[in-house]
Amino acid sequence: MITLHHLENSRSQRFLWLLEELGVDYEIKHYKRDAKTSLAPPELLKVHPLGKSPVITDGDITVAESGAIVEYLLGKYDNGRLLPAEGTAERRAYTYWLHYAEGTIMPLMIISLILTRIESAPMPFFIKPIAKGITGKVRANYLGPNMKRNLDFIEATLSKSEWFCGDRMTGADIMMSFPLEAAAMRAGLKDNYPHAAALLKRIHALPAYKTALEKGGPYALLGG
Ligand SMILES: N[C@@H](CCC(=O)N[C@@H](CS)C(=O)NCC(=O)O)C(=O)O
Repeated sequence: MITLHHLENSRSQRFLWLLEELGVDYEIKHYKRDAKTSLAPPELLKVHPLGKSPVITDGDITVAESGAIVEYLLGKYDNGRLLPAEGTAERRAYTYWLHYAEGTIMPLMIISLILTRIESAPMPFFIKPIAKGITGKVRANYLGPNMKRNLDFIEATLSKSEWFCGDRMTGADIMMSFPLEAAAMRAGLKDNYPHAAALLKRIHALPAYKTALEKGGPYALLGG
């Protein structure tokens, strides 16, 4: 039996969806974020030394890191639906987007979240303009241009095909759903990136995605 160690309002949500797509038996172990810090509770450290979510256990096997979990689950339980055949252009695209999701776009989302946290943190009034000056420079010189270039790239990809790897959904779309959801909160996705917004809408309409939401309980991303 697979156990998904599921932290509320987190990247782990996409694994509820993936497990539903695969139709395998699984159970969910729920973890709550710390109310003040939003960090994961220490119980997750008993599952994996980094104490993050997602992490799954499958019998005596523990797998952490989203991309590795997708690879593990599709390698073991997919019937050729979500994992493109080896040696194909679709498989190369799948591998690319699988790594891109956590390796390139998510770090930008995290930087954005951290900057927002700094800007809204309680601090003496005379420090605030200094803090905002620094975060503003990071936004203008690094985050803004990089975010735009990446979202433009995603939009250009999705203007050529309905899904990230072509005409059908793959595990790469499940990986990319989380950064798209994060982008939808921050970047005015619907107005500026209609193809990306349309993909997100298609994803949200999928029966397995809806079941995942029902089973996982309330889901809201941390803003910023
Ligand atoms: N690259 C890792 C990131 C894992 C990660 O940072 N997860 C977040 C949830 S979105 C987490 O556990 N945050 C709580 C914490 O850092 O304490 C993955 O994709 O699995």
